[in-house]
Amino acid sequence: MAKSSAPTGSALSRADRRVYELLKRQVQQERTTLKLIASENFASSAVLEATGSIFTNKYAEGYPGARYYEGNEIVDQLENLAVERLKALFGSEHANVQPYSGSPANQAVYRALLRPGDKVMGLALPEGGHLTHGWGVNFSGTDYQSVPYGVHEKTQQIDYDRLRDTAKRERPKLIWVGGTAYPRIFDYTAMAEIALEVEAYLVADIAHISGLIVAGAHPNPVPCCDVVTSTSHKSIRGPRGGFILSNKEDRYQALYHPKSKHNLARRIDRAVFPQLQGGPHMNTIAALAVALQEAATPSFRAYGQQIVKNAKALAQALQDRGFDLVTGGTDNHILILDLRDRPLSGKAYAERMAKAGIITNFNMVPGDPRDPAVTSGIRLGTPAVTSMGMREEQMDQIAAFIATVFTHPDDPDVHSCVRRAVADFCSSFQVPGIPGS
Ligand code: DSN
Repeated sequence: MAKSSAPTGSALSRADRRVYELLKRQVQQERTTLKLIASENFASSAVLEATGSIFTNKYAEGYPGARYYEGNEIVDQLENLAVERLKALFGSEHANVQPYSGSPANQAVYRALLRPGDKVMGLALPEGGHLTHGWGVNFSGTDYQSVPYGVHEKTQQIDYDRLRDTAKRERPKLIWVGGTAYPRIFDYTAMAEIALEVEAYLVADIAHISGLIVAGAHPNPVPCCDVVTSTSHKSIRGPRGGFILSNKEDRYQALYHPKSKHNLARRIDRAVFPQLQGGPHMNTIAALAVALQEAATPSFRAYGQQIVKNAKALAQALQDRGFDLVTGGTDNHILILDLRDRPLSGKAYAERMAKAGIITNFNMVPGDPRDPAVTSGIRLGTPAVTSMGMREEQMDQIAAFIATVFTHPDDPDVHSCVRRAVADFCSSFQVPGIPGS
């Protein structure tokens, strides 16, 4: 059995048996299953150590050099280090590392750039977008006027021509580029041209692909965009958190913010604190700094490139076994199984795969006829299995496991048999952050 990251005799095991036991079980689960959730990953032991460090104890409301608490000389250096590493990695003029996660980062963008009621365009949620890009049930869809854009019926890829027509007609003040279930490269140059034509801010949400960008496996939006937001825990393998990159100056200051005495960078900072958040989580910022140093290495570059190679290999292996994929394949780390013609829903298949040790999530597909609570899709991603050291040759075996469950979805013996085979398969690989694995 794999060792837990909190060995017997640890402070946690003595202080709280119930949490300790749950942690041990989670370690065992992560050690013996295939983590194919596209937004999950394994942070390194160094990132986990910083996350669990005494930096969690420090209050530091404000920004380096201008805090509302004393005793911040050290965490000022820490935050500056994270900011400088981030700016260097992405080539941005300004960075804010305080957002608690991706949605708060996006909320700060709305606060900094728009007024309630202003018009935004984002990729529709069922076509691969994110809740905060203007979807109806989210604050971005209720407090702002949202005009979603979509994908082409045939290619299932973003229809840039239609997007341009809609933008010219609707004149949004902000256009989002990014998503959570879009398996193709985003054309930031095309989006920048459209945004310029209609005098809209262009904001990229790179939560899913930030690690790929750093690795050179996806274009970097920073040169094309006013603002870029991200989480820090997906392909970039940091702690659970978020960050914002931006230009210093606002190219539309005179048009949209003529009375503001603050430039774009300052407005972003003020939106994060004090407008939306209180004290930054300094332990998370410490762990982010560590992850950014890891991401700057040649081995991370190879890792990011391998994520995409693995996704392409998994796509081919699944297609060879008769699966349909949204857009017919992938350019990044995401694959979406299109299950519209299958007897069961995405949720039903995802539950059955989980019983067999294959952890995924159900997801809408373009033109999905099923309810969003069950959907006709399953999203798969390769960042976590790539972190375990898997390569193209392992993707065929993963596709074979998936195909077996799909062929016998309601046979508990098949679930158990695949579950054991998956555990055995995983045991040949190291899991970052799980010592002794
Ligand atoms: N929850 C994230 C994902 O799974 O893609 C998006 O916020």
